[in-house]
Amino acid sequence: MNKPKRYTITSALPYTNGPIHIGHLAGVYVPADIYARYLRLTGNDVVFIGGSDEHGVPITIKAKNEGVTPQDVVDKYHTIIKQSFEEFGISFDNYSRTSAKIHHETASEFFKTLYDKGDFIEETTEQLYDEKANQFLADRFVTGTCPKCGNEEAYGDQCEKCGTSLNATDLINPKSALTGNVPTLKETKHWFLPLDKHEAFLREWILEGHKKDWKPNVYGQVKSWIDDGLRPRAVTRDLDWGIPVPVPGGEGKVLYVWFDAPIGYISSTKEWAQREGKDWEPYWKSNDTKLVHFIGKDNIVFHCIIFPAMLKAEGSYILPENVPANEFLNLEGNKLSTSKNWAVWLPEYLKEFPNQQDVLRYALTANAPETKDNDFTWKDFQARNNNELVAIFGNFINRVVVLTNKYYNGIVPAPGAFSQVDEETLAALKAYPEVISSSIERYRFREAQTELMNLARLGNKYLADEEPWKVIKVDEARTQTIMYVALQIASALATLSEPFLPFTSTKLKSILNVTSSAVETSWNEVSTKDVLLPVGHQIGEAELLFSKIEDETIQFQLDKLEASKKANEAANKAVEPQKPTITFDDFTKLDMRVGTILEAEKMPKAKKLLVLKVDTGLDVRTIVSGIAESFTPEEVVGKKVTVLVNLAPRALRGVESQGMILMTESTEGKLVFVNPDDANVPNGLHIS
Ligand code: B3M
Ligand code: ZN
Repeated sequence: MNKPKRYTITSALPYTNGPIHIGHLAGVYVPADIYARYLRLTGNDVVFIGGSDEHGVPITIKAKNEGVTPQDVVDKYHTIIKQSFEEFGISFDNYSRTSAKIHHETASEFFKTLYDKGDFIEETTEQLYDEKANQFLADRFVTGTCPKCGNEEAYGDQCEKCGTSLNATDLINPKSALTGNVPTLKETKHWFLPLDKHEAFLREWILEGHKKDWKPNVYGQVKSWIDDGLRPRAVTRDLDWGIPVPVPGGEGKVLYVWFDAPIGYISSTKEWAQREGKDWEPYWKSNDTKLVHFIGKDNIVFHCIIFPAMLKAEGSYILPENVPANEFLNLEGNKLSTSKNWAVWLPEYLKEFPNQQDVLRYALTANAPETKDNDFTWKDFQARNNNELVAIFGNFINRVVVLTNKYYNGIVPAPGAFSQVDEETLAALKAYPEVISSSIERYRFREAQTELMNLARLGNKYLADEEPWKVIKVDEARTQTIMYVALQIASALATLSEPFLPFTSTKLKSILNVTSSAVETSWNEVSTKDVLLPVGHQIGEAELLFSKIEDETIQFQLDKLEASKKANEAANKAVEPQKPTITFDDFTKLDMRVGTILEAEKMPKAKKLLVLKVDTGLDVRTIVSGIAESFTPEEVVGKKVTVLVNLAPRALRGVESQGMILMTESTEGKLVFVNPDDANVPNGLHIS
């Protein structure tokens, strides 16, 4: 086992423009929490930092959309986010916010230091400007086509599709997110961080220094950016929401959100140190501290290039030891999206699955997007719970505890001589801390959790093979040995499950009555102690650790998603782009008349088609219409409709259709007639 060390663990500061969802959890917070808990358990000096990112355009946009102030938005979501993290058991040592005074001071200070050292370029350049909104457009205020990958929805500071970091003026066909206007160019002064000057150091530090220990996805992205050539990057903005630029000429301008946000890790550490009566500096400035940033892949450039360049320029800070960024988690085959409500929201989960935090943690880790994008499905969630947590872990513990209470009134029995299987089982048990540690220390959390489950499997198999419930009838002494061995495994599970399943670990420790230090087993002691649960120790009553999740529960979640999908489809239809312009002459070629449906019947063997007889005022004609999934024949008879009468006739399933009925679609996806709303309008009337 490694020597104890000092660790500063950071997790991306979420934007306070919405609640946390499973994508955030799987990508950042669950792995960071496993790591922090594990390091604490193994005796390290750990500070695990979180906080809300309250500046930046996403917040301003949300405020605009909701007709409230940015401050209202951040207050609301900071509270929601902080509380849901707490309830979910993310064990931050401090959760701060970037609107905090200490952060404004720290970030201003940092900027001034770089300014004083001459580390910025001050330059007046032409930037995108929205004449209608009277505002410069940067970051998420502007979208356009990514020059690198062609994504048409790239933002002014980054393309989320290919991850490239952009300047707003790089976008092809830029469009204001505020008004939809095409921006003009207008001069403005800003401060730029000359990333090009830091290229040599970045190359050496990452490309040479971290080739082996950084994840290939992170290393690869960083390498491709550096190889593309780094350019100066503006670190100030013409906005009114943010930290004021604290130098002459900075009036009316604020720090770029990606300049201030990572400094938020430092401010949050300071806040923690003040509260705990500690010194924050060793956690950021001492060479024997390991700084680790947990982030999603869209944040790689900021944490691996821009922030390190800032830290390096400042001069007194350490650089991250590792940035184990994850890929993305999808949901039921589609990209997670806040705006499309395609997500599993943490506050909703906590309400709908009370006391089942560990189930979600488990499912997210089992399926963590560590090396590639992964998909969360509710069926998988159910299966992980029912087939693994309930059937293996829960079942094993329940058997051990019930039988110990039944046979020995809950007292750990004295073993006799160990069989070969017993010896092997106890030896296997001792190997687990090392095996799990090794995976965690390489940031392979799903592998680590699989090993934890293998220990539960070992216990489950041991009991199933040794069958104490049968042996008790013939050999009481042997039964004692079996139960003793099984209890040792249960105790090891209580300790080793803590980073992954903290609520379960606490519950199990209380069931086994090992919460007092005399019988509590530390991580390392699982390997080194001969006896984990001593003979004569009294355990508590059985209590279920996990319960089965029923199909109805899963169906309820799937129905919610289906409803989101429908609402989105409807919203998307409403904004279908306009077709190319036609002339008035083109329009007058269409002969549209008011008509009445006189008869209707189903077209045999065609799900969608009705055969209609329509009085067009000119004649009564046959029209085949694809409306059978929305209407029964009885429903349409007598309806006034709009008919395109001069459409070339067309045979559908052998019936000639002599025109077309105009239809549109309701928000629920049901077809509706485009009809004159006055029943007195006579058939045959021109529509023009
Ligand atoms: N708020 C981006 C995000 O939520 C950003 C992270 C800041 S970390 C310093 O994806
Ligand atoms: Zn791109």
